[in-house]
Amino acid sequence: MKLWKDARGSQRPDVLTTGAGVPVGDKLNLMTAGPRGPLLVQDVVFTDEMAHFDRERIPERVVHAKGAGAFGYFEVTHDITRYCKAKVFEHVGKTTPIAIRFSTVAGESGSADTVRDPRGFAVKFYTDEGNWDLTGNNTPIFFIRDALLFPSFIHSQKRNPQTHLKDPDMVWDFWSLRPESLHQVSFLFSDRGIPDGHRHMNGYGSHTFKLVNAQGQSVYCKFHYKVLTVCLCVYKICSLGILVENQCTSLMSGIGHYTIPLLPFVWPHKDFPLIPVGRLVLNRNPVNYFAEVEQLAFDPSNMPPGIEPSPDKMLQGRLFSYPDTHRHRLGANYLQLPVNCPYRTHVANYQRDGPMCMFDNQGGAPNYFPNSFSAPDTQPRFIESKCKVSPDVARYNSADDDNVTQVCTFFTEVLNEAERERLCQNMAGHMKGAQLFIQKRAVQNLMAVHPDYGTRVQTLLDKYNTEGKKNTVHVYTRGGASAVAAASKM
Ligand code: HDE
Repeated sequence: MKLWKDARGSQRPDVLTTGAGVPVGDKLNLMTAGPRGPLLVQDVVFTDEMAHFDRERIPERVVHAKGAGAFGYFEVTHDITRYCKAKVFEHVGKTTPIAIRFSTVAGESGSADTVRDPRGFAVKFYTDEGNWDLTGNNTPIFFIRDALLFPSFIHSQKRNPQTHLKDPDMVWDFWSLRPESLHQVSFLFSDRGIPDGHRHMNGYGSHTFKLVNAQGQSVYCKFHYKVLTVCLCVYKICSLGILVENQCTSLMSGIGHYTIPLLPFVWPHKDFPLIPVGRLVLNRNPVNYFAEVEQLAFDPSNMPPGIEPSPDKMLQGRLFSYPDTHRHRLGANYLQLPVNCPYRTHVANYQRDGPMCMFDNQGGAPNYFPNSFSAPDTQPRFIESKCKVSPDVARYNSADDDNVTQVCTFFTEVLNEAERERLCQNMAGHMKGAQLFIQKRAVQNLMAVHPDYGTRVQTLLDKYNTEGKKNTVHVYTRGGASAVAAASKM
């Protein structure tokens, strides 16, 4: 008898069945009253098949919808227990299974892999003390500084609500109104905006995190992955390194009062050299895309003891957004799905029921806490590290932090002349689709970075704009059709 192997390697006989496991005799012909129909309600082979098909699609990820996954392990190569007590770093040689997903950001699930876009670089470590998800990108910086702006930022990159087309007006309107995006936008239109495949790109945890050691001391750190070797088909091997900022005691007052230029997205490598930690080895492709990649759910709030969030406003916003979107996309029990469940530890809590509860629902154990009957209990050794916070509660504006110094360094020192030219060409080639008043504002921002940057992009735009671009303004209205007004009246 021919046997199929499923994802877990178990073998099943190839007798066709319904979803309930009942053998099916004929899968090619409806059951009808006579050769021309009508169809009978008792044709449960048909209804079983069609009803499931009607429900096949789940919402795609609202961002990072297009992606590819792989599996492997993380191996500790250098001891960092003086910084971090997390079990995943327990000793040199320790290995922890991982799942990884690479993705683009703005395109739909069926979009091209080759587009100009940041790439997601999300890694799930199935550790002995629960899952750790380091949900990063292939760039160390980001477009915005405040999580409240994220939905609008993403809307501006996706489709126009009226035309359902990608719209340079929306893209450049948002970016030019938020000059903190300049650094990431300059990265994006440089050669870095289209990486040479998932196998060749580095990864960055992006945010600052807090590492806590067994003595309760903490340091700030950033996580970087550097590509080492690429072998076979999608497989790659990366090293994981951390950048560590000052020992905690001197930094705590900084956290408390938010006075130091805390947690800039880019830490200069010369001040904070990378400390090697270990390597990631990817050695298995998914057996089933939907089960293992589409349902794979990353969550920056999954942090085992020893790894904690920094006050970074973006990270804090993400701590809410990811599990929230998973509950919508996959359901309240998404953590029970095989690819998401923390299978190297035992889940013991007081959550019960909900749709698609897949295991024994924690049997007869009490579902309230405290109770007089049985553990699980809390453990003081897992309490998060303390930090002082005493600032005024307010909506602090981060738009006017230094938006240009690092971009200027990137433009003048990091890129060579040929790369600068390509950056300007790529940028003007995209910006030409936006209206003139938006172009003007965007170029002014580039001028503030470096006059050469602004002038070059403007010169290229001038060529495009003389080829018939009218100086009119399209006004997007709630009414539906877009009005057109003379630019002079705006
Ligand atoms: Fe995400 N992001 N993001 N993001 N992100 C999602 O979660 C969000 C940000 C990143 O392969 C969503 O499961 C907010 C930075 C990756 O499945 C959602 C903010 C970085 C992936 C979400 C950010 C990322 C996502 C959509 C601003 C790099 C794909 C689907 C505060 C460090 C993970 C989902 C995968 C996915 C929210 C900004 C990386 C909506 C609110 C910065 C790699 O929850």
